[in-house]
Amino acid sequence: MAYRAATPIAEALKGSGRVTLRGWVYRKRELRDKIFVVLRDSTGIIQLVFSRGTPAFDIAERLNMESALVATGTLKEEPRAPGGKELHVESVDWYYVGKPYPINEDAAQADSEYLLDVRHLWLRSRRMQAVLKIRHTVFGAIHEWFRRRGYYEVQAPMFITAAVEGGATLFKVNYFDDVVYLTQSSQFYLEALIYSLERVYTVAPSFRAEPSRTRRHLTEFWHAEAEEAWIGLEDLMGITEGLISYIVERVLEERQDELKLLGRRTAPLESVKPPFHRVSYDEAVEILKKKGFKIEWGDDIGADEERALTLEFDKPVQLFGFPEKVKAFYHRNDPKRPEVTLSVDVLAPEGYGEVIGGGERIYDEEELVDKIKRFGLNPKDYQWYIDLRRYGSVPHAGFGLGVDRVVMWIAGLDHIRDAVPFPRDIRRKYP
Ligand code: NSS
Repeated sequence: MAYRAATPIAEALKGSGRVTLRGWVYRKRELRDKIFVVLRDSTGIIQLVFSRGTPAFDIAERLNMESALVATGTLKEEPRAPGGKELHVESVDWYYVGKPYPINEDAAQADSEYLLDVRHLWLRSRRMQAVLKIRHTVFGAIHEWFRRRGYYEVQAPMFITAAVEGGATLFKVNYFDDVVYLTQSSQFYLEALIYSLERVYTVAPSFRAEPSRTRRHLTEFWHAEAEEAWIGLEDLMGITEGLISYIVERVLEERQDELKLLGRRTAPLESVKPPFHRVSYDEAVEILKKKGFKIEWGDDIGADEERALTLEFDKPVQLFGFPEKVKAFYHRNDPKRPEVTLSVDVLAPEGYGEVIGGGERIYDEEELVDKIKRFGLNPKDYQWYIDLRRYGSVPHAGFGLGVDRVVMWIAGLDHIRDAVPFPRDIRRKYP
């Protein structure tokens, strides 16, 4: 069949002569004796020219936007056409006439709720195509980076029985006669796995019943998490900056066209190289006070504060040493300064803010049980996690990277929803 042997548009634009192309109608313009169709496939766009009086013209007349076709013709130079070439169509070998398309891409940006309702179709837009390709490169880069450094990829369960990141954002699920939760983080399972494999990572969904709609929260997000035995906070900061720099480097290598299509300035991305700025929580509070924020030592650093902080620096910031009470119970306290944890958040520049959270874990059994109690939690809920500390426990550290947030930042998007093909938030579970 003709549609099995076609040339990708990007390749056709580099060639000449007779070719068969296949794709979807991206734009259509009718003149008196010619129809110009811009054809789109996953690789690019090209102009097709249909001449009146041919059977192909009669078919082209009937095609709506996003109708599909396979066409054969001859490539000609045409400086005014996108890509500098057009295809003079001789035959339409196959086609599917679509109904009038419900999205007008030129006017589309105006009502984003509508575009979310028709997300299953909006994915065909060149904008979403570009974002999805960047996302593909980001996921690939994460796997490449970990695997090259000898981390084993592992998988953790999505059904869990106790909170990792606080009870307030747990999703409950009926589980036969019982109730379980959707995982907020694979961390505890990775901690178990380091005793077998020493360095492990996973890329998986995490779920949080986030009650508010913000630019950077989803209820289902993709989480790249790693855990490593025998390392501390300082080593961890070397790992996080290495990973983030590599992701950015790969996108810059592979996705220049997509960044350009999205209007993303690449200069700020080019400076994302180790070492990142290291700013202690104490210093951050002082900087924020000077900038007029009402913040006291001990307060959490919210989205607005993060934004202000990142604008002070030209690279990502490793914000470390948070007070005990603003970080989850599993964080190890600094033996030299017990009110502070050996924790780090990595903030993406240009106002984007937190993309990574991590730190050293408590590895001593008594210290862990004490802290669980101090946090008002029940040690019974964390039995197997505590059990890990009973048998050859070792210092270890790890982190979680929000992949959708990283895509949002690198692609220069205003909203995390646009970094994901089918976003989920408090108001949206369709399509
Ligand atoms: O809550 S975190 O800060 N940390 C953890 O879950 C640790 N248990 C990870 C670990 O050490 N293995 O989440 C980590 C990152 C955070 O920096 C964000 O980038 C992302 O996960 N994150 C989210 N992205 C999108 N939407 C939501 N709701 C969200 N929550 C966290």
